[in-house]
Amino acid sequence: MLTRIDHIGIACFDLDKTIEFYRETYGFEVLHIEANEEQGLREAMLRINGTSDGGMSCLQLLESTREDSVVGKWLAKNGEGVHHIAFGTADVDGDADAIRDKGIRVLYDEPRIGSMGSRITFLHPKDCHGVLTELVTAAPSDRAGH
Ligand code: CMX
Ligand code: CO
Repeated sequence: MLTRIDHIGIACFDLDKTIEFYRETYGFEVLHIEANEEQGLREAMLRINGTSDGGMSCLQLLESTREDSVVGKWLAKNGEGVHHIAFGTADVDGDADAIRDKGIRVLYDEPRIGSMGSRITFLHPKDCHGVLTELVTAAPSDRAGH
C-alpha cells in the first residue's frame, strides 16, 4: 500500500547550485548525496519532514552525468523542473505487481537499487496521466536514525 510521498524528483543542470538555492531559500538540509552510475546521475536528497520513523519526505535533486541518461535526455528536452513523484510503500514488490495487474506499465521487471539503498521502480508517465511515478521502499535500517 502506498502510504506517503517519499520524495519529489527535480531535474537540474547544476546540482551544487540547486542545493544552495534550496538551502538558502528554505533552509532545507542535505541528507545525502550520491552518484548512481546505472542511472547516469548525481543526486541529493534534501529533507523536508524530519521524522525519524522512516516516514520522511524529501526533495531529490537530479543532475545528469551522461548526455544519454534518462535525466540528461529529459533536461535537453524540457529544461529544469519537476521530473517525477515518488510514493513510499513498505512493499514495493507487491505494490508493483498489483499495479501491473491493473494494466499499467511498470518499467522494471524487478525493483532496482535507488538512493540510500532503497528499492525503486517506476510507472510509465503515459499510463499515469502524464506523471512519471516512482514507488520506493526505504532500506530497512536507513532513514530511521538519520
Ligand atoms: N514525466 C512525464 N512525462 C515524461 C517524462 C517525465 N519525467 N519523461 C518522458 N515523458 C514523456 C515524454 O514527454 C514523451 O511524451 P510525448 O511522446 O507525448 O512527447 C514520452 O514520455 C516519451 O518520452 P521520451 O523523451 O522519448 O523518453 P523515454 O521514453 O526515453 O523515457 C521513461 C521515458 C519514463 C521510460 C524514462 O524516463 C524512464 O525510464 N524513467 C525511469 C528512470 C528514471 O526516471 N530515472 C531517474 C530518476 C532516478 C531516481 O529517482 O532515483
Ligand atoms: Co526518485
